[in-house]
Amino acid sequence: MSRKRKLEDTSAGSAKKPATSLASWTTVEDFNITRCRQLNDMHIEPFKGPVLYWMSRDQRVQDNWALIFAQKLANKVRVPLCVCFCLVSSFLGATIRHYGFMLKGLQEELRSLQIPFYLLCGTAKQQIPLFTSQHKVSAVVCDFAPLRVPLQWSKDVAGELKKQGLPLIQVDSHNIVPVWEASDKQEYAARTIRSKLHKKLPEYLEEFPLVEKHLHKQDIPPSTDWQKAFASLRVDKSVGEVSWATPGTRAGLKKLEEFCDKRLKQFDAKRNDPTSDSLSGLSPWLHFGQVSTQRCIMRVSSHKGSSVAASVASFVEEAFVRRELSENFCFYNNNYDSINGAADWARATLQVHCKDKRDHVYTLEQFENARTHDDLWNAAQLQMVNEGKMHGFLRMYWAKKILEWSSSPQKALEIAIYLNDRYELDGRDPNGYVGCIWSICGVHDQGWSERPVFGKIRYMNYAGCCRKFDVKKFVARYPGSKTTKSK
Ligand code: FAD
Ligand code: FO1
Repeated sequence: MSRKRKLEDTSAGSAKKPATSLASWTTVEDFNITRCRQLNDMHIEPFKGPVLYWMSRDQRVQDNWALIFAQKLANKVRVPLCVCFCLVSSFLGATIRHYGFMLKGLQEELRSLQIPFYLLCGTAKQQIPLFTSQHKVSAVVCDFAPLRVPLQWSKDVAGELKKQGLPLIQVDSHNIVPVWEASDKQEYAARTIRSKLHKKLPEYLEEFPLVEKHLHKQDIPPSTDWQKAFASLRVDKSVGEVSWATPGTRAGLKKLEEFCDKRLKQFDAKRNDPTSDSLSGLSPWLHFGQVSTQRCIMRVSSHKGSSVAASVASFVEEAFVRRELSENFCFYNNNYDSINGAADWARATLQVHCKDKRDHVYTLEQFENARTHDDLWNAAQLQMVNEGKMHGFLRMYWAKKILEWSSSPQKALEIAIYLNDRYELDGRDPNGYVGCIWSICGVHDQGWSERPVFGKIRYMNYAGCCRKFDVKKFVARYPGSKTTKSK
């Protein structure tokens, strides 16, 4: 049963008084309002100033439920619509590799839709209240990320807007099934969330309405000083931008089409082979919200026929089930990036083995410079450092070896997250924190036969990789990875 609600007749001059109750935003026409949650208890006053979409995670125009909702709300109360992005000078260790990709992606136009875009330099807590009072904003819509920092940002802004009597409505525009609709608790594993997600999929996998030219004109010209934005950054410039990935929605959608045309058919069979080019390659555009995962799922699922069926199912499992499981974990477990976030059995087994003899112990500096005894591990590290994207299969091996070669599991998780967020273009993402804590602390995994250092945490080794793919061929691509071990 769809929970869409029909438009209440609040058109100007209608007999009924325009809706000003809290409920008014929940009766926006033809929109599944379970995608939304209100972050303070303020009402919206129709016919006042513009509706503001505070863009953060979902940095795109079309296929963006938050912007779609904001435009519907603005049309309902007959006011202009504008978009802002608050640029913070540093974010969880992001470097110029990340900010460059993000800012270039953000420059894709909104002007053609008569929706002014404002790039604000500073935190949302400072900038949003200034903007809303300056532009007499009547309501603010924001998107959603289940991480500590963005959750704090939206909480701070909700409080500031309450002082101005303005509502803040949050829309989960990143997930197909909104996190709060998929499950009301931390799920144990993919097998416990999979059926919940698939059951709700038909309700949420609906075609996106277009964001259209906005009728109610905003009379203040947009202001986006990109030079000033870049100058405001306080980021490490030693991790260079990548050349293989062109930022922006257009390039991301092109990547999606190329995946469907050239790699989808071998995705299932080859996605665990780092020597074959069979992954979608989409994670940087998905991480920055320049492309909607829902759009990818719809495009991939439109490919029918036995030759791609296994790959379509496999892509849906990864991009829908595994990804939304990561969102669920980070939303419900505030310790998503620490050993305390692991299950009791995992913490216990790692504790029992934390004093086991390590054959090798490396420092962060040795890991970062790919100076271990293992040529495959070094090659994976160099792929990440040089290209900003390590192959998905190798990420598991890479993180598990950090557990094996670090002085403690806590240290291992710290090192894995630090390197992942510093070099992966798709870093600082729920997928990354869960990828690291899955590998090192068995989150969403079961216990395996006990062994030194790992305890019951799933083990992976070099010989296992050799059985799966041509390790020598992969290592040869990264000459710096050679060690005495390399034959
Ligand atoms: P494809 O295999 O083409 O998958 C398509 C999409 O499905 C991905 O973009 C991603 O959104 C999703 N997906 C695929 N595999 C997973 C997975 N295991 N868990 C959750 N979602 C998945 N992913 C990130 O987005 N950012 C990270 O920082 C990150 N760090 C990781 C660290 C470790 C230690 C591990 C084990 C995994 C990590 N992953 C991370 C998950 C996964 O490896 C990447 O999403 C994937 O390799 C991205 O490349 P792709 O888009 O070409 O993947
Ligand atoms: N979100 C913002 O609203 N403002 C920023 O300046 C910003 C910088 C940034 C840099 C790297 C990065 O990976 C993400 C960044 N984000 C920023 C956060 C992003 O919008 C998402 O909220 C998080 O990445 C969670 O997925």
